[in-house]
Parts: sequence; C-alpha cells; structure tokens
Amino acid sequence: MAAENTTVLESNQRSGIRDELAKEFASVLSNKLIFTRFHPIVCLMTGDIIGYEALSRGPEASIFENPAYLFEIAERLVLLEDLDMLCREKAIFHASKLALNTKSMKLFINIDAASLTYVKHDKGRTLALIEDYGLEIDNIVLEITERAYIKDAKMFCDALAHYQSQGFSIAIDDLGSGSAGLRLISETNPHIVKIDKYLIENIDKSFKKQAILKMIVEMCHKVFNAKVVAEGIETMGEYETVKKSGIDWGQGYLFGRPSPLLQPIPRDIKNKIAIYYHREEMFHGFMTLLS
Ligand SMILES: [Ca+2]
Repeated sequence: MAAENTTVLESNQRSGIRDELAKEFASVLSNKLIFTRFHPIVCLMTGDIIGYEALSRGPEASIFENPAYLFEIAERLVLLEDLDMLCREKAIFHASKLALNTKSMKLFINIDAASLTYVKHDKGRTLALIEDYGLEIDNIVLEITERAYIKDAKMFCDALAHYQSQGFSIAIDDLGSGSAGLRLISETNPHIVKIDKYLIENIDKSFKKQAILKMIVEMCHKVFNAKVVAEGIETMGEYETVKKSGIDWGQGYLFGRPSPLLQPIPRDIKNKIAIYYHREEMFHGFMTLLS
C-alpha cells in the first residue's frame, strides 16, 4: 500500500512538473522570448569572417536558456515547428538590427528537417521575413538538421526543393554526428556541408580522424561541389590540420564565442592565421623552385 502511494505521489509530481514546463514554454512562444546569439564562420585561408550562424536561446536563467532542453521540450510538446519558426523570425530580426543586411556576409539559420514536413508549414513565410527585414536571399543559408525522424521523405524533399528554387542556399548540419547527416546529404544537393565538432576535436592528434575527414572533404568537393565547414575548432593545432585537409571555412571557440553582437575574431588569432598562411606560401614557393 505504501509503495502504491509513493508511485501515485511520484506520478502526480511528474505531471505537475510537466504542466509547469508546458505553461512556461507556452509563455516563451506567446511572448516571443527567444534571443539570438551570433557565432562567426571564418574563411580558413584568410581568417576573414564570411558569415554568422544564428543560435537560439530561451530566457536567461530559465531551463530554456539551454538550447538542448529548449528543443527537446518543444518536441515533446509537439511544438517544434512553432519554436523553429519563432527562432527563424528572431534570427532575421536581430541580424537586421545589427545591420548584417548592409554587409556582404552570410546568415546561417538552423531549421529542423522534420518541421519542413508539418502540415502547418508556411513555405512563403521565411522569404517574406527576409524581404521585410531587407536581407539578401543570396546571403541566407538554411542549415538543415535532423533532430526528429522524418516520416514523409517526399514531403521533406519537396519542401527543400521549394526553398532551393526560391534562391536559398542549403547546408547540411553536423555531418558525422550520426547517420542522419549521410541520409540528408544523399537526398539533397547541399551547397554547404558542416562537419560535426566530434570529428574535429583533437584531429591534429588522430590519424584516423584525419583520414575520415579527407574522404568527406573529397566527397563534398567532387560529388556535390559543396563548400565544407569544420565546426568546433578550438586550437591552432586543429585549425592547421583542418586547413591542410582542404576545408574551406571553420567555426569554433578559437574564432570567438556566440555573442549577441557581430563580434570580429580576436586580433591575435587573425595574426596567427596570417603568419601560418605566409609560412605555407613560402614553403610551396620553395618546393616549386626545387622541382
Ligand atoms: Ca547548426
């Protein structure tokens, strides 16, 4: 009897927490309490910023500040699409407030693949937002990630083809973090492929990771003619290894943390990249003279 009472109590507590979270989440959506952080993406050859990825956070000091919880709870509440669209809207709004539209830089916006297949999905809404806030469609990259299983592959491909026909660039997000990336890449014609940070972490010390990366870069360049971005670059060692493997662009704490502002990359890092580039040029020049 005592055990039964405990189970009932636990069940009541769980449903209380669920109701409380659902109420809090509804308030995030209705009050549009999503805040955008911008993370620079850098040309590995020059060290110049080519664009920013817009990352979404819930209200500070709430459970929703952590994006993993924010999206997980949205999925459980079957409100992923609503959250996805709000994040998209906020990213475009904040980017235009920071005058990203006046610079020739790309804005990378995350989109959950599953949300493209929802019946409510309004395919014209993103383009309307871009136009309203004065951004150039040529500078918008939709990063497709597969958080939830895509039930209707045809509907997903049709939605993606629609965005591509409107002029959006498509990036496949987090390749290497699971099987999802490979499935997405084989069903789409991405302009950009982002390699998951797992593969980049300590890559300068792992010949296995270097061999895998080399294959992926070759596939992306030769088969898809796509640009490749390495995520999660944190050290100059990782930078140099990734750069040598032919990767075009990079992202990670080496170049800065996500920020509410469009931060430049630290001057000392920019100098180190310039020195590295100069050294490589000298080396290649020397080798040509010897041959
Ligand atoms: Ca992303």
